[in-house]
Formats: sequence, structure tokens, C-alpha cells
Amino acid sequence: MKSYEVNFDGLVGPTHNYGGLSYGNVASQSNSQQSSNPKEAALQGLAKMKALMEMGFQQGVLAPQERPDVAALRRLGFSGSDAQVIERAAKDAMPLLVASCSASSMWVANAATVSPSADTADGRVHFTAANLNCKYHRSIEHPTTSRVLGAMFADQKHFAHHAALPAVAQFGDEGAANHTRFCRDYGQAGVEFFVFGRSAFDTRYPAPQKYPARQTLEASQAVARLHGLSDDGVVYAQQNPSVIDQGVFHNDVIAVGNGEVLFYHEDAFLETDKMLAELQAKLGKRGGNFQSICVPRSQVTVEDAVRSYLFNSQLLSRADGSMLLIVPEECRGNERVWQYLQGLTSSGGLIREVKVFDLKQSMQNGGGPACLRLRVALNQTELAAVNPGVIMTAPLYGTLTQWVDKHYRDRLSENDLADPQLLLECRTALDELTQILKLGAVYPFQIN
Ligand code: SUG
Repeated sequence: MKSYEVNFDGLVGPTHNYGGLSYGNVASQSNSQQSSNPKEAALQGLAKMKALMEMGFQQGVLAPQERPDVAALRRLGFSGSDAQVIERAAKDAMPLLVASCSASSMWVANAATVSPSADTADGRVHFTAANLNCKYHRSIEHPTTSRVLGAMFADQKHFAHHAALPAVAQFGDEGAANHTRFCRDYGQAGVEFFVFGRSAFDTRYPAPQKYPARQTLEASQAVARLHGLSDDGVVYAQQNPSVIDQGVFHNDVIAVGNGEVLFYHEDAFLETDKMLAELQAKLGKRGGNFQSICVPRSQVTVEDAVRSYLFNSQLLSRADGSMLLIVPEECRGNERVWQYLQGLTSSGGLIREVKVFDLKQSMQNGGGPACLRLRVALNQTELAAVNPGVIMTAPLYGTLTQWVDKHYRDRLSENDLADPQLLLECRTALDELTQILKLGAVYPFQIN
């Protein structure tokens, strides 16, 4: 049976703004307080989805969240009408209002970890929503994420959903941003590669000194257990703590993999040789021929990687077996990175083409092409069981761009977040969106 990697991209929500909320994420910190353009952000994301669909890739869309999250503000003690809750938060605790307005759910690589049916003990596709508990503004995403994923992948015969792990730092889980799957074919058993930043319980693993390591070994192990993965099909590796301290807050900022290929920076991991040997051996047992492409620090520094987001790219398999890399415009803007990419594609290796996308609105908060997508490998039967409302088509693209044009502002700054009208605009937009995507009631304002 034919199998596919389907990319579900996060649709940017109407409150996209630069809140400076992510300590350790260089772009988020350096663009704090700039005014944003939510309309442009959403249209940039939709343009990428459309382009991939037109290139023949399977493409889906994942809905944004209700923001401001009034219910979250109520849990923090703000009361009264919805407008009063927002007004009081703006007056007494602006950082909390900003956090409750973040459109960070657009970076759906952090929504969940997904294991395809060929890897799991019960032969279903497994999803574990990420608790994202390193940052408050992201820790409030998972309940709605679970409802949205449940509405997209509803058929229990094919899809199994797990609640987020316990919301404590020891189980810090950032979803697929630290998870890669290698396989010969999407429908065959593969090797799931979990990269962690620190261990919560085992002091032998070094931790970064400056910035937080968001993903723990214990969280990754729990996800592998929940999904029923076998030891033969799992490899764990530690991220180099010194690159976390240079702004590599997720592994997908320094490495990307697909099929049998890992594309990574020389400084990305600890014990790289051991890790590569284990990947090769385990994928070999599953009929695959593991290959790695190491980008040397002499050609591209870690700082270049963090600024250009070279590795936050989408590595896609084409029908002829070659690969295509989807990179953000910032890669073209970095001379060393661009030169490296020219050399890579002309060397006769596996990666033959680079396509560049303007995703500046998201990039300024630290979200590149790979952050914006959640990969779900599905066979034909499973794909047919996905809610068809979320699969990208030319008419859906048209409807969604019109929807964005109608509901989104083209400028948002911190003061605007206190405007109770923004809440009404968002709810009106999202209510319409759930009808467009046929999701049913998934948002707190629709349920309570
Ligand atoms: O979690 N930025 C996100 C970016 C996530 C990128 N995802 C991956 N690498 N997979 C984060 O740090 C910034 C929000 C703000 O500052 O307004 C933010 O949440």
C-alpha cells in the first residue's frame, strides 16, 4: 500500500505578535516589542502550503488557537466579564496578557510527537500532545491542541491520542521539534530518533549553563513507551549543551532528517559517532541504508545556523528518489550558508534542489519552515480516514486566503492586545474557521 509523509502546517492566528516571550530563542528576544503583521504572517504560511501542494506533496492545515486565552487569565485570578479580564490583566500584569495572546501554536512541530502505524505495537498512528512546559505562553496550548488533533484524526481504529505528559520541568516535552524518523519507505517500520537537551534524573548528562534545555530524556522515553515503540526502533541522543547556550533551543534548529538521511551540523550532538553508528545499525536491520550529511563548522558556524535557520528546513523526498530542501529567505541572506547550499546541490549528492520561502513574520519569532509543520506519515487507508476538511486543496487555499483577508489585522503592537475588540474579532474568525475546516467545537469559547 502506498504511504506518504503529510505535512500539516500551522495556520498563523490573528494575534501573531512579538512578545519577547522565549528566553533562549534569539529571534524572539531580539524582536521583542516590534509591531507585527498577522495578515502577512498567515498569508506567508499559506503560500508555503500552496506551493508544496502544487509540487505534489500531501499538505494539510492545523488550526490556530483561541487568543487572548481568557480562560487562562481567569485561572490566574482575573475576573469579571471577558472584557474586564483583559482590561485588568493589561493594567496589572501586562506580561501575562501578552503571554495569553501569543499565536505560538502556529509552530506545530511543537504540537505533538507522532509515531506512524508501522512503528507502533498496536498498528495505529500515535500522537502525544507536547506539554511545552518550559514557557508559560506555550504550556497553555496542549488542551486545545489535543481537541484539534482529535477532530482531525478522529477514527480510533487508526489513530490513538495521548494526553500531554505531566506538566513539570522533569518531563519537559517539545514534541516533534526534537523527534525525527528514519525509514526506507514511510509505510515500513523505521527508527525514531529522540534528541534531548538534558536528563531530569541522571546527573551524568551535562546540562547547558545559560539557556534552558527544553526537552528531557525522561519525556522522550515516556513518549516512546506510550506509543509502543520497540527498543530496536528507537535511538536517543543528547544535544550538545553548548549549542543550546548559543540559541539552539530545539534540535530542529541544528538538524533535520527524512527517509534515510540526516542533515546536521558538526556541533549538533554529543557522542556523534556512537549515535550515527546506532542509527546505521538499527535502520540497517529494518532494510534501510542510513546516510548522513554533516555541515562542518568551518563552512557554517553555529551562529550562522541560528541566524539563517539552515537546518530548520524541510527535507522532502521527490518521486525520483532525490531530495529537496525548503529553506527560509534568511539562508539566501547569509553568504556562507548560501555558498554552502550552492555547493551541496551541485555536488551530485542526494539533495538536488533548494527552494526559498519568505516566512519573515514567523522567523522573527524563531519559527522557520520546519517549525511550521507537523509531519504525519500515513498509509492510503489512514489518509482516507483523516478529516477531509483539513487537507489542502486549491479551493481550500482560496477560502483560507479570503478568510485571512476578511478577519486579520495588518498591524499589531502590544497596546492593541488590550483591545477587547481583538478578542471578538478572533472568536468570530475562529468560529468561521471551524466550519471551513469541519472541526466541530474545539475552542473554549465554543465549548463553555
Ligand atoms: O517556542 N517562539 C517559539 C518558536 C518555536 C519554534 N519551533 C521549533 N523550533 N520547532 C518558541 O520559542 C516566541 C513568541 C514571542 O516571543 O512572542 C515563541 O514562542
